[in-house]
Amino acid sequence: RRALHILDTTLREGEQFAGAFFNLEQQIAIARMLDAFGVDFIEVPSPISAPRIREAIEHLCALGLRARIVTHVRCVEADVEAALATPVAGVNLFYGTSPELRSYSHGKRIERIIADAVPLIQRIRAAGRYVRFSAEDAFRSDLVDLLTVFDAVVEAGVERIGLPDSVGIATPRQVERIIRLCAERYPQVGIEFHGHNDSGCAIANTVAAYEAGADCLDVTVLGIGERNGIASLSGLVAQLYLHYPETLQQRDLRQLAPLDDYVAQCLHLPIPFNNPITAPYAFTHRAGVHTRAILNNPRAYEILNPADFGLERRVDLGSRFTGSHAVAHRAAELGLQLNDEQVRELTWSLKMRAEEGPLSPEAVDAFIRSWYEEQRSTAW
Ligand code: HCA
Ligand code: CU
Repeated sequence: RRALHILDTTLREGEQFAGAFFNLEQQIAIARMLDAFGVDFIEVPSPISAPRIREAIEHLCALGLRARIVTHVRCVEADVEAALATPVAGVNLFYGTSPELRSYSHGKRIERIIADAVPLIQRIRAAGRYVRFSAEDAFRSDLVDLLTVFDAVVEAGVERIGLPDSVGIATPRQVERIIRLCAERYPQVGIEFHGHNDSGCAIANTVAAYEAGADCLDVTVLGIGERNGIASLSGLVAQLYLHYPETLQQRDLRQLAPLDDYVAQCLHLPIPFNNPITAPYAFTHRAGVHTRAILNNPRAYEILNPADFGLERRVDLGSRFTGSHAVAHRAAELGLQLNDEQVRELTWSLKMRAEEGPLSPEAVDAFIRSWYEEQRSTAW
């Protein structure tokens, strides 16, 4: 099968997230980090969207990154000419094919979509650039319409076709079925998937697309994008690490945390608590049953090794679910020798204290130390 390409569209889809804005310095920093991680494509907005976007594209292209810079462009001649006037490696064309977008967005019939797209694809190819065509809102499009459009654009010479779930309606099974159908029908081109997260399936759908034969998957850092966004880079990487590690061989997983941190900082938002890999507590274990097993062997409750991502595991002792095994372990780390009876008593006191509210790691250490001192003084 074709090698997996990861397309990051933080600078295009991501800035369509309400409140997002990346200045030139931030655009460059993000692109460099994405490149250091090892994404294959960096998608940028259309140069016609704003003068400073056009300038940013020039700067980004001049960085000499390994990742190919592609611009996201409507099937409009002036837009394509503006794109070709920049040094981008390729052009990602899109056109809504669903009844909803054809009625309420651009109002064009299928024949017209084809008539608009085909000469532009030929023009881009003739200019020696990469070209992809996406059927926007593919998963609400009539299947005959979708295939009619794809037949024509493949014939015109696109290198890849895109199937975006633009409204986040698809299920993994639907994605699997339609992607597989296209992969079988168009073996001569690549297949791209772009999954919105309106109903919470973006990562699942993106993995389903890969399994069904897609060779290019769209993500953004933290999953930012229109509305509640698309599949996140960290979420996709977590799945690939577990099930398709060969797809990550040339990528630097240690870049994920700095990337998520940096973009969160640009957005003035925290990293979401439930983000895969980089959430603040993604590797923190709490309940006694868990912490005991983790201290025996982290594999008990960890499928991702935090060290592979430059991150650290933590054991949270400061709750009423804390366990004696972990408490004894921490006491020993603090250089305190306790017998079994003392461990039981200390654990119970800690639990009782934590009934009033969780304790920070520092508060736990202070609690253990003062409990120990008190024991010693009463023993004397
Ligand atoms: C959008 C367009 C898009 C395009 C995806 C693509 C989508 O709504 O802004 O070109 O493949 O989700 O359909 O992001
Ligand atoms: Cu999108």
